[in-house]
This record gives sequence, C-alpha cells and structure tokens, in this order.
Amino acid sequence: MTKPRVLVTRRVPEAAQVILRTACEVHTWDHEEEPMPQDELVRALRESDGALIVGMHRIDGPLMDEAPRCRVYANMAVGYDNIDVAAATARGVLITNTPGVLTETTADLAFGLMIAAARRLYEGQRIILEGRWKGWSPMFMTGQDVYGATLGIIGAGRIGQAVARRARGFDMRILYHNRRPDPAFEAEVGASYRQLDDLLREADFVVVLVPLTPETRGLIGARELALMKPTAVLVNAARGPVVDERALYAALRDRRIWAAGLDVFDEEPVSPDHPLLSLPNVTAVPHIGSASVRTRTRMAELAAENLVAALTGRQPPTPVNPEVLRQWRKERWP
Ligand code: 8YV
Repeated sequence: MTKPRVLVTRRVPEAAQVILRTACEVHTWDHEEEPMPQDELVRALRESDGALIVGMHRIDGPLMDEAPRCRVYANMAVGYDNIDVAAATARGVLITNTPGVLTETTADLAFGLMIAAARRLYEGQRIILEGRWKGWSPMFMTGQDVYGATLGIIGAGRIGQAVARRARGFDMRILYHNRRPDPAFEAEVGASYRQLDDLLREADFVVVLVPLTPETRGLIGARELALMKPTAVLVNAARGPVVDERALYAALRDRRIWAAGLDVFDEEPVSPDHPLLSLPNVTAVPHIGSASVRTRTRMAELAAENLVAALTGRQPPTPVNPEVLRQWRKERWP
C-alpha cells in the first residue's frame, strides 16, 4: 500500500519527523526561519494528503479548494485563529491543534512578563547598557510589587489557570473573567469571578489569555484601558489583535497605566520602529510563549501524532473539529 504523503511547512525536531516517517512519505520545507512562500505552499499542498502547519500560515476555504487532496491540517499550536475551521468542517477537512503540552511553558512566560514589566527589568538593562546608571537614589527604578497584588485573568482556560497556580505562590488575590464562571477553578485556587469591567477596575495585573475569535478581537480597547488603575500592568500572551495597539500606546505614553508586557502583536514579526517599542514601560518579546526546547519538541510530536493517526484510520489525540471524524467514519476514512 502506498504511504500517505505529508507536507511539513518548516523544519521541526527530528522526534516529530520520526513519527511521521513511520507511516508517511514526508516532504519538508527544510528551513529554520524562512517561511514557505505561499505559491510553494499551495503547490506542495496539492500533492499532499495532509500537512503539519508550522507557523502562522493562513489556511482558508479558497486554499483548501486549491488543494482538495489535503484532508488534514495539523497545526503546531494550540491557537488556530490562522485556520478557517468552519470552512474546513464544511469540506470534510480535519483540523488538529496541540493543547495541553504548552500550558506550563506559556504560563511561565506570562508570569515572567508580569514581573519584568512591573519591576522594569528590560528598562534596567537598557539603562546600564546606555551608560545611564549614575548611582543609587531612593526612588531610582522603583516599580510595582507582584507579591500580594491582585491578579485579573481574562480567559482562565488551561494557561490562565496555570498562571493562577503560580500566583498563589506570590500570595496574590486572583480574579478572573470567562464567558462562564468555573466553580472547580474557583475552589482550586480561591479565584473570584468578575465581570470584565470590574476585573479591569480592581486588578493590579491584567493578563489576557483568550483565544482570538470575532468576539475577542479588540476586547481591550480605549474604554477598557481607561478602567484600569494607573499603577496596573497589562500582559498580553494571547494574540495581538485582542488588544487595540493604538489605544494601548496612548495609555502607556500618557501613563494612564503603569506598563505592559507583550508576547504578541497585530503584525508579526513586529517592526522594530513600532511606536509601542519606543516606550520605556513596554517589555516586548517575540511570540515565545511556548518556546522551550522540551515544549516545542512536544508540540511537534503531538502535531505529528495527530497527522499520522488521522491518515491511518486511527483517532487523532486532539482534533479541533471531531465532527469531521464522525463524517469520515460514516462514509469512508480517507
Ligand atoms: C505557537 C502559540 O508557537 O500555540 C500557540 O497558539 O501561540 C505558539 O505556541 C505559535 O502559534 C506559532 O505557531
């Protein structure tokens, strides 16, 4: 029997390649940093039964129509806002993602951004490097305390809840806003549910961890930022468009909020001359929430496991649109 043919859109750890090679003929865009050009991607997808999507390729209905042979897109990310899932489901195309394996690593980064922004860590390094450290004075480089402060988590899913567990060790009061209250989470960490506006008014740290959807796009805009305390820190480790960058810039420039820690931007890679990056109270990192060696390897492995399972008639571990699998079972597994 011929093996299914799969496309891998960027170099991934060998452990994932091994999983793919057990059952598939593998074609890889074997570059570390250079993304696969769109025309190459379309050409390669046309000849593939499935694809391991590495990076933020936009996978929409017209692209799927250009490559009807490709029945599985295994996204190497937990977020799948780069994929039109409804279009996939309508076409009987399976989408998978990588939840779970990146939870703790991403929570570490979000917590790190809270501390870095509140205690001005990057600004401090710049002051040293630029020869601006002239000596000690009582209020030199003073920031905001993390220990004992109030944390407000917007989107307490897997990652948000892992941030809350870390916050317990810092004796923080924990507030959260989700679409619905989560009594099990409240019982576990002593968190209290708040409407969004109340959370913004009360929190010293507002950490945004919602997925990007039509409902969450622009969730934090000028009105929401105006509700925050002038001493509050905003952390966005979700997706750039959840926060209105222009409104955030104005709030930080005018010191209407204390600082921001950003892992994500409207456009990535963010341009070095983006106005936000000119502000001393912005701590920015290049979308590295899940970037530990172990976690990125696990993400690639899980994406590979999903792809191989789907293409060999087995249940993939983490499907996004499992209704497609039910449809396949009724008809014929591709
Ligand atoms: C990915 C992420 O590295 O999983 C996610 O949703 O944001 C990151 O872990 C990024 O999406 C690149 O694919």
